[in-house]
Amino acid sequence: MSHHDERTFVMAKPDAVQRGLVGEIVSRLEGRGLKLVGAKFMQIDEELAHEHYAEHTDKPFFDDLVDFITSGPVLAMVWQGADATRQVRRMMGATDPAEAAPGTIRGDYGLDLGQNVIHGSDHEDPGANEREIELFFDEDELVEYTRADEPWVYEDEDH
Ligand code: D4T
Repeated sequence: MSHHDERTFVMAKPDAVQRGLVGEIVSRLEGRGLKLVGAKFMQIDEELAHEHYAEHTDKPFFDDLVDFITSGPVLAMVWQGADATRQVRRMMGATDPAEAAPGTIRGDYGLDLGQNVIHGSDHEDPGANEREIELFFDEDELVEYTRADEPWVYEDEDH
């Protein structure tokens, strides 16, 4: 694996789907030079929601969180690229859209903590990216390919 091959899990949440923001989210990540290697349009069931948000089980907002994430379809995705996990988090902005900087996805498209448009693996939680990818995808659902513009995104790849 080269340093360009870090993978991260990203989800356009039910509010993003209902508000027609899926294309915008994909477009921003795509335009940055990150590579889409997996995608699944799906409805999250109660069990998967509990697994995905296991770290929040004891929080007061847990039930609302599960209700929200299971309330409609989501687009689950895997994106690959240099420093992908941290870079996606930077592009998402702060967890609370009211505090997220303008120019970030949450800062441009959200106003409410409970409906914050996008999820991305936490780069400060080692292994969270691969753990979440595994929860949502089988390895054979992820695609390996070279994007034509990679030499123009990474200076150490030959033109
Ligand atoms: P996710 O996991 O949805 O990408 O969000 P973050 O990684 O940025 O933030 P998080 O895990 O701390 O929170 C998960 C999820 O819970 C909602 N939430 C959070 C909420 O409804 N009330 C709260 O007080 C907090 C802290 C928002 C995101």
